[in-house]
Amino acid sequence: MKIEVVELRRIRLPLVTPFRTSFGTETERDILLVRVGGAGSDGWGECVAMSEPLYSSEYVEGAHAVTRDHLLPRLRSLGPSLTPEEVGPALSAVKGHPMAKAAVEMAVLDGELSERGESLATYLGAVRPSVPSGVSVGIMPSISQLLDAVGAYLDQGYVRVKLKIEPGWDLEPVRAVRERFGDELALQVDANTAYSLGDAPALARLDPFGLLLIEQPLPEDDVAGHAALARLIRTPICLDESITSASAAADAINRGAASIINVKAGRVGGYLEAKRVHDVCAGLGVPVWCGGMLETGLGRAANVALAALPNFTLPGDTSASDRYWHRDLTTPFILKDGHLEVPTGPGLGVGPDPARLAEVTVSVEEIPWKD
Ligand code: SMG
Ligand code: MG
Repeated sequence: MKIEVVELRRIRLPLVTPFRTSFGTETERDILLVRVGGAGSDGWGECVAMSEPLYSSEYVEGAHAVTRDHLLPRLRSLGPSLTPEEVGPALSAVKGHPMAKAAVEMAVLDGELSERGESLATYLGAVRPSVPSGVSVGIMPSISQLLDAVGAYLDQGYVRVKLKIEPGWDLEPVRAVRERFGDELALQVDANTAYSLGDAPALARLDPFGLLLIEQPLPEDDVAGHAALARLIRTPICLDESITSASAAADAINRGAASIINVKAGRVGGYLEAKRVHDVCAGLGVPVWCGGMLETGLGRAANVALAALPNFTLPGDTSASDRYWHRDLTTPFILKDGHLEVPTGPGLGVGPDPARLAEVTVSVEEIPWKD
């Protein structure tokens, strides 16, 4: 596409309910959006970095600065016309900052595909018209509140439940959910790095509950620890934070540290690398599922397209808009029979509603693109 202007916009969206994980509580999202304006169409990118560097080292203020000061100047040096495939290589000299890079690439992908009239799902190689939806349930003040929340999500049709866990909130919530909702419920847990290898005996106590997987029990740089833990517990280990690229995925799998992979485009630097993670895992016979970062409809549209690829054989954290927002930025994603439809329109297939966008905008910065 031919870029004429780039805009960095910050929006603030309150969550319908606080979301507590082992690393903190989110009550609203402060989100960086990237818009690339072309002659024909706009492209939108959503940066998934949180307000604080607690999930990973990135945070929204840092992502904003690195995008403005280091990523966009490199992109501009390619000239006004560029393809989505050129974005990653142009930004690769900048170490780290995958969420910022992913947002820039997503905007160019949306812009280019919108011009071409091709959907992101088709471009990535989607094979399904809709994807099954799981829901990620935060750490709650009490077991009874947890059971109410899980029950309400199951009534809405979610096909899989993920419980956030931490030391002191693991065995009891898992046992309570199993007892209330039965052995048939597809149930998994996510520790967001809250344990150490010494906790293996405690984690082994989850074995009898038939969990689909335990996600990221140990710190992100501890691949060897996850491989050791995999020999001590029966629940399959899935890695999230540790998987920063397709080669990191292959390495973790080959070392026996993971038998399932959570794919998040923001964590690996973009949707093109996310597809490569999918491909590498497929080649190694390892199933993947699509993670979530409390995205608006923009990021959700891209995630749902990604989740429609063939090796996404487990339900993802791709919940409906109303699990997060009173009013989404886009046409809402609605749960139908436990599934979200994959958008078929050009690019992301959705765009921000102008009135809603204006309502939630906190700042807009226009980046000059011509010399
Ligand atoms: O988007 O539904 C969602 C959130 C899914 O649990 C979720 N994400 O570690 O997988 C994860 C977390 C990271 C974000 S927590 C603020
Ligand atoms: Mg996770």
